[in-house]
Amino acid sequence: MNRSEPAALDQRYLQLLPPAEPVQLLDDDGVLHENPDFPIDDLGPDDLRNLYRYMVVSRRIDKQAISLQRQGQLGVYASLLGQEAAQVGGAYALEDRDWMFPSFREMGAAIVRGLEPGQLLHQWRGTWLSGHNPYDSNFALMSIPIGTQAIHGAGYAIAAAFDGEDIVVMTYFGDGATSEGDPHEAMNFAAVYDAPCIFFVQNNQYAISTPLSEQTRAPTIAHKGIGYGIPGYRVDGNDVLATYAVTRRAVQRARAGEGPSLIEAVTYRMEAHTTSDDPTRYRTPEEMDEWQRRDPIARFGAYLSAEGLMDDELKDRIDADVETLASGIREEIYEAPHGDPMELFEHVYVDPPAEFADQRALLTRELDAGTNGTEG
Ligand SMILES: Cc1ncc(C[n+]2csc(CCOP(=O)(O)OP(=O)(O)O)c2C)c(N)n1
Repeated sequence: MNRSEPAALDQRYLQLLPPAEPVQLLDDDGVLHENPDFPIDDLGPDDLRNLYRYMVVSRRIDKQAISLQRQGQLGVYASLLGQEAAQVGGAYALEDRDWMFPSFREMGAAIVRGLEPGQLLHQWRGTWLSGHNPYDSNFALMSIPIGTQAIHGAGYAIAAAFDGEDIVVMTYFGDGATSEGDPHEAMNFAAVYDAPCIFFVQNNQYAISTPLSEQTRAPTIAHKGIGYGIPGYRVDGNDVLATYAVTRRAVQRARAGEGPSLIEAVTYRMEAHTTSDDPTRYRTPEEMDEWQRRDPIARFGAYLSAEGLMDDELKDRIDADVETLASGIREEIYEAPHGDPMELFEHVYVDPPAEFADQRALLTRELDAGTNGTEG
């Protein structure tokens, strides 16, 4: 193909652009409308029940984490409430050998990957080394700086391709992170190297209090892919089946050597940004109600029940198992030692800069005074 011919260029643009409407397979009432471009025929009944269970586990552990933070057991916590389908559907499309480079909100993806939820909460407690070894699970440590993990993911994918390893790398970030430099560099570099990397953006409508309308002038986040020459997909992130099918498509492209993809999962964060935030200052009850109607778990549960894949007995059993899991986590966190806050200053610099002494003195004074500032 001559890429400079206008007709060929037009064709190329069109292949990269997302359709106006996000891909949706389950409507808001949980009725399935299959789409031949995004099949789900590889999902059997057990897979469907697994997807449901993972979402319910994610939600329950999320609630548990918020309570533990309120009790002072965690320093701060970033909720995924409302984003369960985006996280679970996307992660389910990966194989165990694939790598994930998360931001700080991806507990649902981590649960699909098989990490112990209790382990994940240690990071929010401030435990050093964050509670899990990434090489045991191919799930990198959660990144608090916005967008840096996109670079780590792209680099890992490029290196893996050089080494002839058959793996796909998925890196997660939010709508706000798309305004940072790191994801841009990562997408450009990954595209140039045809790296097997998926950039999975959960557009949950806000970067703390900044709404999407103030974040970008691009028509959608998925449209940004064209600037790097990578396809942008837009998917209803509250629809676990659509999220799975779209991600699977991106995984197949990556495995076939066709390079990276950008996925925008359109969703909504139902909770505060972190436990330090007050969302009533920047969003309305009407908006919350509107998204409540698109609840990802209720929608998928309605589908499973209508298809005869889940009855009340199974639903109750899942709920009971999840309660047992949550109480196990409570015990684990209650019993975990609290780290020494002064460790913040250890293992960072060989020759600590002068400001360290001031900061150390400030923290010592705060601890002596009994304050515990935990801004997110
Ligand atoms: C490099 C950097 N800049 C600023 C912050 C402060 N900060 C924490 S979360 C956040 C907004 C992130 O929004 P988004 O990328 O949409 O992700 P979401 O929180 O919605 O999941 C900001 C600016 C940070 N952690 N790192």
